[in-house]
Amino acid sequence: MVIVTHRNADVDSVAAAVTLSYALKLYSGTNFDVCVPEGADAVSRRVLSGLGFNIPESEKCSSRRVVFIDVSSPTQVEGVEFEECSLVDHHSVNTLVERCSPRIYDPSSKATSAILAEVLMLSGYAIPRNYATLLLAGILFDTRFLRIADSRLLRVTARLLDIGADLEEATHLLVQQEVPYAERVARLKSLSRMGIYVIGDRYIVTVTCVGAYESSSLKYSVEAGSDVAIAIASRDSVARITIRASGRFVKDVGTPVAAELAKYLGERLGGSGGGHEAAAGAAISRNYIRGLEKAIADFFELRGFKMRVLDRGRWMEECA
Ligand SMILES: [Mn+2]
Repeated sequence: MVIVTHRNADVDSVAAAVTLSYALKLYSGTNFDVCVPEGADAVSRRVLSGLGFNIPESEKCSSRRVVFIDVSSPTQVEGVEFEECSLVDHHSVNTLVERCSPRIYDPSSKATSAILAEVLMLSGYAIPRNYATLLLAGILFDTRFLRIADSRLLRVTARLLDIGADLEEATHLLVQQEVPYAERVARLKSLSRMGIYVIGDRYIVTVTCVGAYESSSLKYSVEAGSDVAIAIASRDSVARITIRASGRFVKDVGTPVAAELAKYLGERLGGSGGGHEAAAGAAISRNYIRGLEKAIADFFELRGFKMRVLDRGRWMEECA
């Protein structure tokens, strides 16, 4: 059995996977490998090595039986072959969950690392300090340093601190010291190509095309004023779509809008998608990029918002 994270795994995903592997080994005496399709992201690698953990491998994720950790859709584990699956996840839209059993699926939890910590504590496991710090880092990452929190999350966070999790070290490892040149170029390109649309009379939707660093670019798009920010990265025949929604917009519409949009675009444009209320992703067939603007307009029209163009930008030329 192999423990598999989502593609390009973030800190929440690797922290939960590495800790589950440790707990299962303690329980059964056998090894459970962790596999990260396409490798762990840069922050995850820094956190893992900073806390003395090995970086999990990224090849051979296929196995007769797999445990998916923090995975919300089949697209996120494309290429992983399996016969049976289990799953631990918290995404508000999950298109994989029905296929996996047993599963621990709790969309009200703020992080998969928090679910793992709760389950291990309830089962009476003593979580070693370095694993407690790792889970804390996973929680801090997914909640943007506890900005998205409820009393349940604060309770499990407090218990991790009680057993020795090091808040200062986790924070230090998570905070990016220096932004690499390529990432700064990607952010600026994404802004220069951006298309700007209005839905209803006051919400702004932006669409851009970037080769990499989608999350980083979208962060600035939302800070600059997007209510819904969409980035497209074309790779061969597939286009990856990453979506962020502002807190204000999520609150106003009252549904997991980023996840719903990702799912809608995925299904309509030859792929699949899913995610959280404010952060989601989809993969579509690249041939359908020219239909994207219409698909976005239709999605919002179904929710009562008419979409109009303020400035088309250059995203379509760059990505199609
Ligand atoms: Mn997560």
